[in-house]
Amino acid sequence: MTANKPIMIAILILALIVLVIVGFATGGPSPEDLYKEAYVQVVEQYHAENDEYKFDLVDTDADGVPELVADLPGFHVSLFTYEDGAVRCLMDHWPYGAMGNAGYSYVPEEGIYCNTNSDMAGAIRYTYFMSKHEEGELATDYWVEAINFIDLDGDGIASEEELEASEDFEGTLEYYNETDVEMSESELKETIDGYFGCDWEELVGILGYDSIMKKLNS
Ligand SMILES: [Ca+2]
Ligand SMILES: [Ca+2]
Repeated sequence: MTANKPIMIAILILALIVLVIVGFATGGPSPEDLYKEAYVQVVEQYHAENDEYKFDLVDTDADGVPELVADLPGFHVSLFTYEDGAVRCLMDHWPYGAMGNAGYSYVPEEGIYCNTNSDMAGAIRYTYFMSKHEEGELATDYWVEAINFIDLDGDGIASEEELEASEDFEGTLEYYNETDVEMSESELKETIDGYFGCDWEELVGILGYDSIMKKLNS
């Protein structure tokens, strides 16, 4: 039986390691449980406000803690993150679905967000690229104005005649930098073209109340 002694010792050591790990894991709420508890409060609040809300957990910035989406489909969307032991609101009832606002999207794990807005049935299209800043909600870093009509009379408005005259017009793009980082025109264009080339995902809620609560309580 002495041949089994090293195996017995190995099993004992393994059992000890498992005990230590379990002990740590149950020693108090892990950071994971903390964000879940905090998000449950937010979900409860939104669901009480309107039971049409849809939710989702998405990792927009790869910090290991998912962000919470609370979306009233076609009306407005809110986004929350959990940092420094508290919920931080990144988008507070941001409207979409009307007045040419197509809604919001993000590049998973990159921490960048996008909104597009059209004016005059798409004659002018604005694209805003945003990120999380030191405090407050998401803020715009860069934006682009796409002008898709020839403004013959220069009043900034697309008239019927101008839209008709612009059918084959390719459009022009104006690039704007709202960051503190100095950039040449070509650097700015390159940066923004890089953003346009990313794989964007729609920032929308897909889970009903029961499904999100199940996820948060698991
Ligand atoms: Ca995150
Ligand atoms: Ca005009």
